[in-house]
Formats: sequence, C-alpha cells, structure tokens
Amino acid sequence: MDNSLFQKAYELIKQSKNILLVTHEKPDGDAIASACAMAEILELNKKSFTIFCPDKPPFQYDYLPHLEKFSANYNFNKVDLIIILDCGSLKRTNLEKEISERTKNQLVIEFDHHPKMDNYADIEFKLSEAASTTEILYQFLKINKIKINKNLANCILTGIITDTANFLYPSTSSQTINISSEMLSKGAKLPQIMENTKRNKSLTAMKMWGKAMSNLKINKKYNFAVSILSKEDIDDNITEEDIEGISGFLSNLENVSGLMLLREQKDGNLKGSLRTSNNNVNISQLARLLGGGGHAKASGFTIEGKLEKINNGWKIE
Ligand SMILES: [Mn+2]
Repeated sequence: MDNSLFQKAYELIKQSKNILLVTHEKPDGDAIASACAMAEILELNKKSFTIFCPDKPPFQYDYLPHLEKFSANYNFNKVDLIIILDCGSLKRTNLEKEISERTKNQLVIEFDHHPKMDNYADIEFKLSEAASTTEILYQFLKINKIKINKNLANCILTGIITDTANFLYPSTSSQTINISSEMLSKGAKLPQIMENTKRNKSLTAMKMWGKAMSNLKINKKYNFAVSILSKEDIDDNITEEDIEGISGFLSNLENVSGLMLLREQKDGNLKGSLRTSNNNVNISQLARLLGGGGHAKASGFTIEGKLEKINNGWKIE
C-alpha cells in the first residue's frame, strides 16, 4: 500500500473538527481495540470525537483506553470525518443510510482486513492479508511517525491476540509476530491481555462449547467435520465472538480438510462458519458456492432454513 495514502489520511484527521469513529455491532476484541487505538491518536491530536457502536464493549476489555467514548448516539450532521474500523462491509457499520447520503464535506476513511465487499470510502485501507485491523493501524502509526505509547501498544496487541486466537490462525504472519514483539517492548501487557480476553468464558458459553463438541460429526467421504448449534443451544448472552471461538477451536481437529459449524438463528436463517487449517484448501470457495464469502482459511455464509434431527445427523428444511 502507498505510504502517501497513510499520510494523506493523517492530514485529513488533523484538519477535521468533529470525528465519528465507527465499529461493528457486538464488537469483538479487534473492533474495540482498533477503535480505542484510533481514539488515542485523536486524543493525542486534541480532537473531538465519539465512537459509534450500537453495543457496549464486553466488560473484559475494561483495561483499554477511551471505552467511555463508546456510544449509540451521535449527531451525524455535525460530523466532518467518519473513520470506519473493522466493519467488513457498509452494512456492518449500521450507518448505511447516513454514509450513503452524506454531504461532500463528510469524508470517510476505512481501515479493515476483511475481503473487499463494497466501495464507499474516500480513503480505504483494506488489507485482507493483515491479521487484524490493529495491524493496519500499526502501519498508520509507523508511516506517520506517531510515537507508540503504552495505550497504543495495548490496543494494537489486543486486536492481534484476539483476531488470531493467540497466534493460532494462519493469518499470523512474521509481520504479526514482529509487531507483537515490538508492542511488548513499548509496554503492552501480554498477561493482562491474555487473562482478559481468553479466560472469560461464562458458564453458558462453556455449555454451548460442549454442545458443539458433542454434535461434531465427520463426513468420511469428504473428510469434512460438521457440527451444529440449534436455536435452543444458543443463549441470548452468547456473543458472536464466543461462536467464532468454537469454530476456530474445532478446526484444530486432526486429519480433516475443513470444518463447518452451522447454527440456527432467530430470524429463520442458518448461519455457517467455515474453517480450515489445511494449506491446500481454500474454504472461501465453498462459502461462495453457498452465497457467502471470506478468507481462504476462515469464511462464512447465511442460508434460509432450519435444522431437523434425523437418525444419524441433521437435515436442513
Ligand atoms: Mn478484525
């Protein structure tokens, strides 16, 4: 990516007066940490800003700075710059209408590591090879020569740790490890991050993990693992991150080419998470066949239907 674009984005930030940071609903570690890192940059530049997110960050991220800036309220008319972090698509910003109908004085900068879905930003940093959105923000800091303080180091490392499941996922590159090491030397607290992001499973989440594991079956013909979670298995307090965590964990099963975790949703749809640890498999091809998309190692889809238990498995109705 062109260094001058990072510089241009920083210039724009410095010139703006009222900035809206946006991250996705039910925010995960990377979504929260990338918003907090950008908040720290704005604070260092004495900018006025709000972090727009429909949901409050879960309590375990309390060690991150600027969480009090998260709000479901904002005055869009006053905003002159919108910075979107980790959203994947315009839809996930929950500001589809506002952003599409924005005035030409309201510019949008996007930082994201999901595959490109749409084209709405004025300046876009969309790097699907980055392990986390905070990894892209690290480049932003470096190119703009912003000194990485303890707050920034904690945010950058939190995004990396949570989005790679402790460096477990294949998205972990040598750059990811190098950045993480540098963040430690800049004061990031690895034990605290681990403690807060990993040892956080509630009893309901643990029981759901148990359901997903006992429902696990292997299709011998395709050497493919499948598990399901019915509507009843998924408690209201379960987060998207809890479920993603299960599919990541189950994909460590030995000798399978991939894994699909299907779960029933309240809206009558079935959501599928696809994972593979096999370097020769591009699981996003299967996701695309089913109308979804994503990364080569982790992707997903949504289809209409519900699950019905039959003799030796389940059927989609
Ligand atoms: Mn992310």
